Amino acid sequence: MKTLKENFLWGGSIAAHQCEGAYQEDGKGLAIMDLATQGSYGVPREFTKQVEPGKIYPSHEGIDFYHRYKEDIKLFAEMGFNCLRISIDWSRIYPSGDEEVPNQKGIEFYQRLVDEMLSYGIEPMVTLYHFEMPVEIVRQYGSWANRKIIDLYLKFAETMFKALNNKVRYWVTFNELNHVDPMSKASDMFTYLVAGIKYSELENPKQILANIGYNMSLASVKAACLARNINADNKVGCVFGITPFYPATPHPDDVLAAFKQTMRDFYQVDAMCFGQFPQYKINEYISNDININILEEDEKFFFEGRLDFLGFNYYQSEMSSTLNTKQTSENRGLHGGYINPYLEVSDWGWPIDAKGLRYMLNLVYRRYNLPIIITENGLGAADEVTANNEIIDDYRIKYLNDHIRELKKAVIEDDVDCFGYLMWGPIDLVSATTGEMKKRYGFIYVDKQDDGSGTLNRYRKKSFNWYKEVIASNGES
Ligand code: BGP
Repeated sequence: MKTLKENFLWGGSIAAHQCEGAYQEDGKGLAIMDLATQGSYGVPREFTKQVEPGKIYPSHEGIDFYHRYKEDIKLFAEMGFNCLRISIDWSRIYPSGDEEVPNQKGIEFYQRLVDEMLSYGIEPMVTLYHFEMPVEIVRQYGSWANRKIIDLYLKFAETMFKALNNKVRYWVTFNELNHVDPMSKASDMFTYLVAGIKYSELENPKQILANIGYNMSLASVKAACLARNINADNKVGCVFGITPFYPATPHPDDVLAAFKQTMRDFYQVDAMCFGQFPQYKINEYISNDININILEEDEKFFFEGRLDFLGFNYYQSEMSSTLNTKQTSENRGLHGGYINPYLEVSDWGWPIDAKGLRYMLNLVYRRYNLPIIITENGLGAADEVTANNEIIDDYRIKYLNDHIRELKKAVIEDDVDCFGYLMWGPIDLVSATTGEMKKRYGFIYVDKQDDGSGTLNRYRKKSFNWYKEVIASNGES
């Protein structure tokens, strides 16, 4: 009977700005998320222009991973991880983004971190850009809408490819760059996370988002060429945040709307996998008076920089409706669709849909025929600690178990080539969308509260041992 591959990658994903802290240490510059304050339940985050006293900026301390990474990697190793996805904070390497020489201390931190992982046999997967751009790049160059950023990014990428050469095989060019589609209304939150700018402040948002989307896609394929020139063994992927949209009714208008909304997230995947920037997107821009600056030389990079693998982050599904007048803003999902009444939702209102994972694995694999790794999946919940410092997170176990079961069905019954499962937030982290600590994903509890109090001590939750068994049995238990 078919099972998961013997060398299936099991582990988790974390991101620098959500865990490291030490935001001014060892020469680090300010990154865009260092200017994001804490929001609280249901309240959008605030993005300030500079650090203001008296406000809480969760990335400034994170969970102090910068100083405690050895303890944390040891706990991941205890669970049996053979892979961990980390990200590099660009502002540790080039504090303003455009220095001539990189900051050696920043490089050394990531070398130590990767060495620590390797000493336990944990394969590093490194994301070059997970919402961590030097603030100065936004101030001086106006972010990704400016083509000049591509060269700054490539310089940073080259520095890291060389600094971690022969140690890191799996590189990810970007995390979730797909959340800023020019043809649909983006939120301030997503444009800030992806590019450090606020949608509501843009004069010509469609044009700017189109430039951003094109420049980031081009940067990704150029980085892929560079990585393989430096070391032919490098495998380059990109991570997309993927959300299936289901039709709210069988009415053909809803079916079509659902298809379009689902595929909206794919034009950059097409650009990085099919060897050219998609003509349908260029045509769409032309008919909307959007003009993107395509140079002749770009063509070669789109062809040569095609991805080796695809990573996707999966949390939830939503619905599309063109007719249903009962849909109100209250049942709106994070990605602009509606909440499916057949699904339960998390404490933060994210619909829980394990079958959607199988659906998307099939769709993505059949469209691109590339190996896929699930780079994020998990349940954000407000965990309670008992008097004995125990955290009984059966709801998390159920969520992950249901999703892993659907992943296995996709591999075993549907023949999808999925080579790994990295759950999101194996240790509690600062939430990207709200800045809260209360929204926890981890197998490891971190004693840190939203008012900044807490010992930062780590505790194993019930799910810690559960995941250990999942890994030990290669997903059979
Ligand atoms: C993804 C991001 C992660 C992560 C996750 C969960 O989109 O790539 O950085 O944070 O969402 O979101 P949150 O932390 O807001 O619950």
